[in-house]
Amino acid sequence: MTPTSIPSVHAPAEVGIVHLGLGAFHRAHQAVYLERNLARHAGGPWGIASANLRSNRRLVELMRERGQHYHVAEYADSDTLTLREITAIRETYYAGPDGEDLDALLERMSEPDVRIVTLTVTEKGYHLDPADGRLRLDAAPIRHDIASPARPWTAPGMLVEALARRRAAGTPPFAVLSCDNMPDNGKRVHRAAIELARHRDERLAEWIADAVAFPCSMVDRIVPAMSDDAFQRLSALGIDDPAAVVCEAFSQWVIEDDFPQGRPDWEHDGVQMVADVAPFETMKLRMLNGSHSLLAYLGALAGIETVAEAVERPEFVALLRRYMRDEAAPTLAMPAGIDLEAYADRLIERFANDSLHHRLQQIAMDGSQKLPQRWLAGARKQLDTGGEIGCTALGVAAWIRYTAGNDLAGARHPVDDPMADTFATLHADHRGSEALIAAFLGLDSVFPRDLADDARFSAAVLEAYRTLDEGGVERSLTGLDAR
Ligand code: CS2
Repeated sequence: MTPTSIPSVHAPAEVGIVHLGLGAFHRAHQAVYLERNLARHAGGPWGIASANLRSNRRLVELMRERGQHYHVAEYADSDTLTLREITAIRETYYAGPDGEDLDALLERMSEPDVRIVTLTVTEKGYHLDPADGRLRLDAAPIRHDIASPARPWTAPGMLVEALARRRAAGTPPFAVLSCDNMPDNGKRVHRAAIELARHRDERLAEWIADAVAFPCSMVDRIVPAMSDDAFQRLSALGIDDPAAVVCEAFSQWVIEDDFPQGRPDWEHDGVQMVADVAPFETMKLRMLNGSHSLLAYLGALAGIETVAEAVERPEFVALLRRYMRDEAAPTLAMPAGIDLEAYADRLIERFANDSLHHRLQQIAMDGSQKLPQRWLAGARKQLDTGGEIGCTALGVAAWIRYTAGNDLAGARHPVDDPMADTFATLHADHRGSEALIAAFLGLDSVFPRDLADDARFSAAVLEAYRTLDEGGVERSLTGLDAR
């Protein structure tokens, strides 16, 4: 295969954006759009300073050693690869509990030239209750940030401290743009920042409420965690880059247009600037991410390793089609011109991309943080209108079974979730399916009370759990057809 190579123009640029969360997704998504912007303008005011907050100091070191250059390998399919060299990230920092760059980062965030702070810190990085979106005042890192606001560990803590410094200096605030997979992500960060600010200064909280813009956004690109195999495949093409990222060719970014201090002219770089992101965000969460999570838990229980391997099996494709058509699409109210059937077809094609090696275990992570927006809000709507919930109930049952830490053949897998200890206790304490399902549905930070108390919902989850336990994944999937 001969890849198409797109070198960077190496344009000079000022830092106008600070980003929290230098993970693979940020490097393969936002940084690529900004690279395009810098290339079009031969530079400009929108270079990025990017920070890791909790993990991967090594990546920050690698980026620095390499002069902040790296590659993004975009696979359209196994024969079509575009290799981009990215230089949009101009500075990197390692902050957080054991980070040495916190002061430098906060200083950067306080500079007038920085007009936007973007975030990809994953759902759990906001320390919000997954079910109701409130700041978790019981979370140890948030308690730390309340006690020591000038030395914050968390993303909300850093936003509040930097905004406090700007207010004290008379510098206009930056806009805060969350790029995480949460519904109303801007509104959620807004609430987190204000709740946290209230603990130090009511006037600061009011100023944040009045003066700071928190536009919502929808981000989409499949970016698997890098693996040895992915590095080797790049190496075979002559790219020996330890900071490289592999992703699909598809990419989408929809942003609510609310940037009082200015923004890049993103609309010329393929970004959709809209007045209301909510329909796009909900569509993506329920259709794409909801399907991903179905594959993750059911596929992992059946011993399947990757997304592409799962969708090689017709019964999994049938499950996704049925889920999207009968359970997700009916809950969506899309603007004219959005064809949900075509969107579903495109998703199945994207999932079948076998160059990505997107591991189901990666998607299965942090289910407690993901389920409410991917499945549960849609299920609530379906129950209200008497719609189908069979695939969703099967997904919830598979998730519960998955959190036991082994698949249906008994092979162990790690359960990577902030609530993993709670899950282990529930499995140890409740042997019978009825008691176990009731105990899981009683987790009110995951299941809203009115959903857990819905007799149709709990009965469907229990039945799906029993079928899964007794008949395995295959019987569960054929059972859906029979209904
Ligand atoms: C995935 C997402 O890991 C997961 O939970 O569902 O990261 C997914 O790949 C992205 O949202 C695609 O845009």
